[in-house]
Amino acid sequence: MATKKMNKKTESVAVPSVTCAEMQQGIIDRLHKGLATDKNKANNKAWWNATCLAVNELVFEKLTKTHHNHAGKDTRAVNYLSLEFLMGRLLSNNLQNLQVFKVTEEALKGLGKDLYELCDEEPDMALGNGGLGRLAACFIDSLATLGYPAIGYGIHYEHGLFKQEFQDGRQIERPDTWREYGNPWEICRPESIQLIPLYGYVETLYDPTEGAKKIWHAGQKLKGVPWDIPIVGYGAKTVNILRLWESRASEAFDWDVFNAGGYVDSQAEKSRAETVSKVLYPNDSTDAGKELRLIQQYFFCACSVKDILRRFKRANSDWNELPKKVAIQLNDTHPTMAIPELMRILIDLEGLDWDFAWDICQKTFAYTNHTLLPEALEKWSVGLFEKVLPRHLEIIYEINAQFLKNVVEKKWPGDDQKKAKLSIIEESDNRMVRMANLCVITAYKVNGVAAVHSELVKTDLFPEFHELFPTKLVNVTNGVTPRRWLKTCNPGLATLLDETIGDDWVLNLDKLKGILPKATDSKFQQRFMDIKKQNKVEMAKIIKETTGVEVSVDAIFDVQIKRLHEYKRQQLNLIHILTLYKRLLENPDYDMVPRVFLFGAKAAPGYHMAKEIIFALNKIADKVNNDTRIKDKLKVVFLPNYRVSLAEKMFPAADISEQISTAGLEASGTGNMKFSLNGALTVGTMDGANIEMAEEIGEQHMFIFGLSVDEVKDLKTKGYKPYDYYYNNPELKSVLDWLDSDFFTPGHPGLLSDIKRSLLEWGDEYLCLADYASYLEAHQKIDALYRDQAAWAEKAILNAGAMGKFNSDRSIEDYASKIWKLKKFPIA
Ligand code: C3B
Repeated sequence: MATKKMNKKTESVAVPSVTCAEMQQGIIDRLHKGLATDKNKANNKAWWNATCLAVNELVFEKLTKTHHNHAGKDTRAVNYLSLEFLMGRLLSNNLQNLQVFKVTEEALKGLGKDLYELCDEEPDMALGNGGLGRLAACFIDSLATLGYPAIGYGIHYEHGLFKQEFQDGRQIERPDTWREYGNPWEICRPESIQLIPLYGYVETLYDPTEGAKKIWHAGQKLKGVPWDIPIVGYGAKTVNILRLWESRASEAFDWDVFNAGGYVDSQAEKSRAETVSKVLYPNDSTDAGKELRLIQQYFFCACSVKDILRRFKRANSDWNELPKKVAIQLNDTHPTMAIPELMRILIDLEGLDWDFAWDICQKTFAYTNHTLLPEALEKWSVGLFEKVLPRHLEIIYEINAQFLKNVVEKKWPGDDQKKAKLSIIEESDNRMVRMANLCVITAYKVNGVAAVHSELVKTDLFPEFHELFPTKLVNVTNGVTPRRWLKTCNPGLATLLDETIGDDWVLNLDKLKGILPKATDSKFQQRFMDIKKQNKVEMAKIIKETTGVEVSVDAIFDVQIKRLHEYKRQQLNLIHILTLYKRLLENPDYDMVPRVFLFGAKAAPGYHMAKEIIFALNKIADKVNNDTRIKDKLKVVFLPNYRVSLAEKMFPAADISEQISTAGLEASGTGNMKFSLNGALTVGTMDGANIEMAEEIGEQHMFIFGLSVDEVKDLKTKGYKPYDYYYNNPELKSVLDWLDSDFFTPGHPGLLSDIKRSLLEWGDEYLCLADYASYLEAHQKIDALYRDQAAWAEKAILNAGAMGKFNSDRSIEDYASKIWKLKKFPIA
């Protein structure tokens, strides 16, 4: 990797807490005393490791101070429960947040090492699938930066999201081994281990004075071992933790089996227990039904709730205080099991009566909904529940019975249909537990993640719940951290901003407005575009290194990076590419600004159509990139193994951001924000946060196309007929028919036909054909605008300058005031 040079002014706000000489000494010390090597023997991995360890010395001190500050004051804290935290790399981010990036860069240079090269040694911490997991990572950055007492709770997966390779264009999954040889950022905390019961049966004891008492005799116990990752806020006034639970067998050996001579058998139990935190489920929308997934969810919820109560009890003896000291945010329904677990502990173990315990729960939990996709709303079969968590099923039944009797029956007397719809239990042949219903019934606030999404949650997803609890459903629009997604990933642009508007935009992104008056200033435009060009040069190098394809930086870099899903419509992008290619083949002089289409996306391993789309794009890329007839006007590159660290290089290099989901289906999107922040223009539908971006930027400075949410609904109600579009648009027809030929897969016609089938025979669920013409028009406008570089630069600046709202600090302030009622306690 080429090195980037940072302008001196980048960190004028910073007063480094270490000198260059101290940092050098720290790193050398760690090489010697931490890694038992020296600067002549150490390879880059060892240098990276030693640098991380040196940084930790700065971090740990602040971590201890923060801990004493919060524990000493017994502050109210938010506990952010999430099955996913997509952290990416930590070194560069920690250096930036500690404001010692520059000094470390100099220190390493003096030792003959390049900091950027060392940063590239770090494996991504890919403990998440996509938007939801990355949002959690941005949120804990903001919580620490703003000085809020907060803990992130998640799973310490041994294997994060799979590594993606391509074999003959097809996705192959390989295990991710992010901590194969240890990880310098994590601290094991055996003193806070938790024991977690599973399986078994429930015994009811009758006491003449106290009534029925439930005892859960577990069939198995898991040990939850916590690993803490320090989360450094910008300016390092607060260092919070992310606590990740690893599962182990409760005893290293089953001694009875061992003593009976079964040493080998005793190991089986150990490995069964360890599978619970072995691997992240790689779907971004469905995993319901899998026993291991339910156990994962319960394991991490139970560990976290016990840990929360342990901390609470250190300073409190009155349960009334719990909701005052503890807010628990459920990141989607994945951590729902925390609700019946808290009920169980309060009732069965602490002896509280039902109403008191329920009151506490209703004041403690809040829930974020991230999707309207029906397949993503988690349900678990009652039978599975009964087997794995028999006591929790009883508690859920009781919550449900009381809700139906006291709430639903009162509001709609005798209305069994309403009861069936709102019940936590879905009555079907295979009875199911609906996790979202349990969340909405319990939580004191439920939020969607963008304005339009939150409205749809009220009107389409939970209309009856909204009638029952009219103030419960609220909106908190997502945001992204400007520390990682601008300051760290785009040092060129960060420097220009520092020089133009001062360097405190990092903490107050609304300051970006300060560049708006510069949008028409030709000198500023030039610098802005030069930075973009330089980022494209670096991206072009990466493309060449990873795929061998050469691309021109004078072409428009048109980028779609996100999970591969039909509702995100990479296939619409694909048919646009085919349209351009066809035009070029029919007329080699077809007048277009050269385009480089860049993709990055992982498909869930079992998602057939998503994998077909990857395959098709790779096959089309092979053909297009080697077709000399089209004179390099078109290139298509699918970069393998899309991940946070690659994203950090792609956002700054993009001219065009593709945000083209079917309206109503992308809850928010957060990549859309990162692109715009880095000066790309958006081609997008009126969906998710795109709508609010258009409000901030001005629709005329984006390329908005396609059906609106209401138009989508209308069309679906009337009956959508994709064949009408196919037969009425000869160009579209020829492009789709092309997929049946062997043009892209010589000798094997039909290999790409499933894409055509999905768009015609199988009904085109995501309305690609309906939006095709309008999408093409938007791209024509992009082409025209790019020819006028000044006009393009103006819009790019207007985009970046309008992104103040989409800062995760603003999201967190919204949560803190609307939902958590949280106060800041930064260390002095
Ligand atoms: C995603 C949604 O698909 C995005 O629109 C949204 O921006 C992010 O969450 C963050 O709110 N999402 C996801 O990544 N995984 C899910 N299981 C559900 C939603």
